[in-house]
Amino acid sequence: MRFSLLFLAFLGLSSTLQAQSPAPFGAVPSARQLQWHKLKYYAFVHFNMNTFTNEEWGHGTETPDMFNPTQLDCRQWARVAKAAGMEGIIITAKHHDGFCLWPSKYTEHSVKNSKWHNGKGDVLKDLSAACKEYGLKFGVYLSPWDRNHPAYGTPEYNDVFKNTLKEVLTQYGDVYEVWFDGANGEGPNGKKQVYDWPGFVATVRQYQPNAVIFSDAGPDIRWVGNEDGYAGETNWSTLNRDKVYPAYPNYWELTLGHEDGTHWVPTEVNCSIRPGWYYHASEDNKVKSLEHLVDIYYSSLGRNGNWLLNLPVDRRGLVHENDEKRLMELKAYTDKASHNLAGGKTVTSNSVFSKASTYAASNVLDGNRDTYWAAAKEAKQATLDIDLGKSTTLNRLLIEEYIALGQRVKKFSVSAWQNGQYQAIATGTTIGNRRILRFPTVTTSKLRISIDEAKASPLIGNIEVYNAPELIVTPVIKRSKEGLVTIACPRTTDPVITYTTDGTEPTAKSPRFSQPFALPSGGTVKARAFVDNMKRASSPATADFDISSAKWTVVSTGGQSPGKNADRLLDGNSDTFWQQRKSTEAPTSVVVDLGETLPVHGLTYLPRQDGKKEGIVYRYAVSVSQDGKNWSAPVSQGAFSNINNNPVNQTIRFDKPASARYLKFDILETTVATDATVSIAELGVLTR
Ligand code: FUL
Repeated sequence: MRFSLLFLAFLGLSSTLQAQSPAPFGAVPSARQLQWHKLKYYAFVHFNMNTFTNEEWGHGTETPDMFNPTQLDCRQWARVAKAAGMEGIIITAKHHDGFCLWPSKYTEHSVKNSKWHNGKGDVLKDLSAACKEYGLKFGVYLSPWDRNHPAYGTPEYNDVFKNTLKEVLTQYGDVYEVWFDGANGEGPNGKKQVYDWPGFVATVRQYQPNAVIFSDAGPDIRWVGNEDGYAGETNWSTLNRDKVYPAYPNYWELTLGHEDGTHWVPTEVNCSIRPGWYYHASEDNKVKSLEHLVDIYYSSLGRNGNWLLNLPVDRRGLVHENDEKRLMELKAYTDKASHNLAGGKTVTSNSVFSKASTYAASNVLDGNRDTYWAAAKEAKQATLDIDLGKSTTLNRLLIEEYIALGQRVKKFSVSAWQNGQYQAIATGTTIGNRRILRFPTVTTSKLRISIDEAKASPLIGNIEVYNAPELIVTPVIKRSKEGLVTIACPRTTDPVITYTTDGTEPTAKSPRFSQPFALPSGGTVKARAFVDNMKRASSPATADFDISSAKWTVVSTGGQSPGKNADRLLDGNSDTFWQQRKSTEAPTSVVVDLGETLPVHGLTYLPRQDGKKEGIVYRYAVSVSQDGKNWSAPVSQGAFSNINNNPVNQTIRFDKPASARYLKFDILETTVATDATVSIAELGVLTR
């Protein structure tokens, strides 16, 4: 009797307690996801066989001896990552060519058969130790696609892959993230593999239960749908996970997530600091500018994602000096841009859950992510007023939901107290784990954050405000078909642009750009924008040009005389493109008359830059001719690796230069084989 009375009292108490704390809404994160959400920014390292073969996708036919770094130093990687403010490193332990960076028992394509350290080397051992030493997390990328393994394409391969995983997950200490590449191509026997995803996931859970698993479809974290570094401004951490699978065709849905999705599967934004994922010496001058990286910073970790920034380690086995320099500039910038001006200030709200102090507005400024402000039960709108105590200049706001109980906010806005009233300065849609809004600099003493629409009563864990230095946009260098170079600095008032054409860094004293200049035979143009009486400068922009297309004409496309849009593939304008139906029988050929005989060392192909994939060329062949009638055997043929996900300018270098007046570019296959069309933004020629 006494027991049941006690029990009833307990029940009564717990339901009152429940009524006094906000209930979860929709899909919520797991404990391992919550751990991962505490991170922001960490390194991807693409370093493997491709580093030595200059490829993006290796063929699996390499000899293990080709892997031979001369000064491999994983401690250098860790030192650079740590100094850059990164929290971990994810290494390409095994890419599509199948080469394993550790001595695997399950393949011959591995460091164990290379001359490097007489087959006794182990990159995973070195890197995991370096990460430990520098206090970084250690993660692994593994591609199930394997172009080398003899069993690939048979059920036996799934066991091989699971055994491989077990080696990686049991020999190197804690692994915080396992990154599964969804690519699924043919193996050495021409067959594709039917992957045992449930088995792969179970293997990770068995050996590293705390690791989060990444793939296009999670289960723990999802791809963001592009390799450019941009999450959606609206970005739900929820996903209808059972509808999505690796290589999901409607990949663009991954950028926004699914509102009301059944599972919590947040985004990780992966992009490279250079155009390619692997190191190519030709990209040493193409490290993304500080301005570009800052934009990605706000568009990835500032839009409810974590940022995975790739560093292509070079053939020495080191992070290249140019990449390191840029990373340190980024760190210096973000340090300056995230000094919190709201910490410890006062904040009030028009709505508090149960009017309880546990959920008071002050929780958003206390620097503690585990305490939060909750609006009244059922409230879908509420405001938070921050009193900054004095006139404060600011241009960024960071806001975080208390996501342990789900993602709720659909729309919010920020206003600043000016001339006796609140005036709107910025709006946003979703918040999620972390949202940073950028807006023009204002000076104010009070801010109002309004949650304008929420799916359930809003819960906010943290708010910070900053005054970030405004960066000067890097100039954009373009050359017209006629060979005239123009340099512009968009969104900048009255910049002075200086430039060089001898490869040196432009300074305030270099020639000023005032009108287009001719550069028909090509060269390197570097430019910089200056403002404030030449006191502040952008980082330099570099453009490498070969011979211009002034004398070129398109002779035919797909066997027909070319329509007027064919000019677009030679117009020097990367924003326009030519597109045409595929020929009924492959290939669809594009024939170009160079107007003179040139020593042709290779060709460049820029795929359409509008984000769409239709018609992007995958397999190609190139032939040359002196008269446009008699064609050589192909001087080059191959495939553009990873062009679908990363549509950057592609370079084909011929084995030996060909003297040519006419060029024929045969499009043998597009990235989506069922596409009805082919498309080209620009074709170019390498004459050196
Ligand atoms: C893609 C791969 O095909 C690329 O080579 C690269 O590894 C990128 C991160 O993922 O799916």
